[in-house]
Amino acid sequence: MSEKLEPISFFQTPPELPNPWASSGALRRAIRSRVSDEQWREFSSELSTFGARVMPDIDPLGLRAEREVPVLISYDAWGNRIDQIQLSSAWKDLAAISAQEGMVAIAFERKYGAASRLLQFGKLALFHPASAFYTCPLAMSDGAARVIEVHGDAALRARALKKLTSRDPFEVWTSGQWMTERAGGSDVSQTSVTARYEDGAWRLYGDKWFTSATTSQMALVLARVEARVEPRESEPAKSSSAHRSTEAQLALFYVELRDARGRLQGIRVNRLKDKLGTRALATAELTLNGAVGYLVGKPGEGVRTASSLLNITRLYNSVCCIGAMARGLQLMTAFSLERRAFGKLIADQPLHFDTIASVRARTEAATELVFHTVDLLGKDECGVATPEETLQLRILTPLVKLYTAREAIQNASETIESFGGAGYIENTGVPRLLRDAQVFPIWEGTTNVLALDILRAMGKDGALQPLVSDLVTRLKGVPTSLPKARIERRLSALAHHARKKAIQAPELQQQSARDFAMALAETVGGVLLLERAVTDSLAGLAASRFIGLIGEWIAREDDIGAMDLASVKKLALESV
Ligand code: MFK
Repeated sequence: MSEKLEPISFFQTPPELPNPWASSGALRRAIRSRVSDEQWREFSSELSTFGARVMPDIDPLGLRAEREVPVLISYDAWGNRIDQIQLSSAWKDLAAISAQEGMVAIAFERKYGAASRLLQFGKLALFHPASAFYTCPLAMSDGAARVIEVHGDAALRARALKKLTSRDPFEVWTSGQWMTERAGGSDVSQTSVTARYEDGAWRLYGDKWFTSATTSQMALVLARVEARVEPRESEPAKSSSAHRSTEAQLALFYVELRDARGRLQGIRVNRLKDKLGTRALATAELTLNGAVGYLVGKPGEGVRTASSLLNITRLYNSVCCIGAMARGLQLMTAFSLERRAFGKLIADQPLHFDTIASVRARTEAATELVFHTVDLLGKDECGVATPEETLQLRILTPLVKLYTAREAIQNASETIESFGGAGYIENTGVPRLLRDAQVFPIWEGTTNVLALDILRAMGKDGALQPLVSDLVTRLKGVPTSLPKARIERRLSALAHHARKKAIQAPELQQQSARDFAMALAETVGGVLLLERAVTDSLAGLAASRFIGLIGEWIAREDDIGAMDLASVKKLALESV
């Protein structure tokens, strides 16, 4: 006779997540405060309807796309090289939903003028945590559409812009962004893929080491125009100023990946990457073997042309970070209302709800920062930004990317911990938050690369001063009953530090660039939260907690532990 099993006496109730629009006060406040009453009626209706789809319709697709990872099929049964990437049907459904919802299109239709980006990125923040990173191809497609809109000729705009911004799932295209090579991830000046002018067309040769969304229809590719190439007089130009270069300069090329039958043209997929997270994404190593490219922008201006793309994808990254942080907060809160320990719900235990309050305050500040930048992007694209606002956008784009990426990791880690042991178990779905968050500070520029870009924005472009002036003006509208004194002190300490650094040697400027950037981002977040707090008491609580958390700011070199560069290097590399 079989042994009788004891009934299971211990179980936990998994958290149920609501409509993310209804449960994200930070997102609602950030959008509401930046649009007209009329726009708000339309935006909130669209975002609420979309939000209602997220958990029942979209989340299960994202989970399935994560399980059914892309598979590279290199050869067919007859030995022919085919390089097909097999995708989950759930991934294809996510693609269709993205097109129908106008996830890229909203920004280019510009139905709401400069406010269109606020609607689009509001939707994206709701979509991201359920999308298994379908937001990655969306980011690159949006960035590519912007590059083509700004730098493409009429023929390219007519062909590709229409496809990238289509709402028709059968028509829409996505784009890859192929920059990274073995020698050059951050330092794209190491690019070795070459563009050779052969038989009346540019053809690309060489390897790309990380290419996201290899299943796209097109890609923007950075390549080095081969030296001493002069077009024959009789050849028609493919693009203005195209092949007059006589130096090996970097340039950006538009490449259509497949022929009419869907076969890759002049491209080999060597293998798919085995990654820590973003597992539904087909990230590949490729060899370009004569793929035809069309020049976008001028030779020698490849990085500058690509920066229109990078600035869009960096902002996508930031929006996805606050979407992920909102999901973490929703999970943490929902679980705290289910889980009992020490005789009561953990939501009723002071240390636990204090922890959630801090996570909420940080999420609120990050959301304000991101949507402030989104607002500036919309104005800039629609030609209604002042020159000062355009400069603010220049510095805020890397600043917000750098800051939210680190915040998203901290949020994911805190979310996991709030679930105790369950948070460490794969099939709860919680560990994935941390694996996926870890990509945010890596792709699209690491923390340090962006900190250096901020130095460039401050030095070459003079973008700090307009930002500081704007923050000072905003603070003037904040009453002293709100905790603004610390933020004012931080702002003047940061401005003083920047003035001091501006006259120092480059290595001394660089050494503190990361600390400076993080402190500046926190300070901007504090100002924006204080501004929101003037009319909203919940934002007031978030502002108080956030300003309490970030504390005072003192440059490390003026504080205990200040060291000269040689000592820092010794500590870093010699103290074993
Ligand atoms: C969920 C979200 C999804 C996101 C999708 C991600 C998937 C895609 C995966 C990837 O492709 S990840 C690879 C991304 N790669 C990077 O982000 C590169 C990181 N490295 C940098 O950003 C470096 O700072 C940079 C390559 C730009 C440095 O290169 P250089 O050659 O040293 O550039 P330089 O000389 O500083 O700048 C060249 C010109 O571009 C200058 O203008 P001028 O020619 O007029 O002087 C710069 O001012 C301009 N520039 C550079 N960065 C800019 C910029 N202009 C505006 N904005 C910027 N960000």
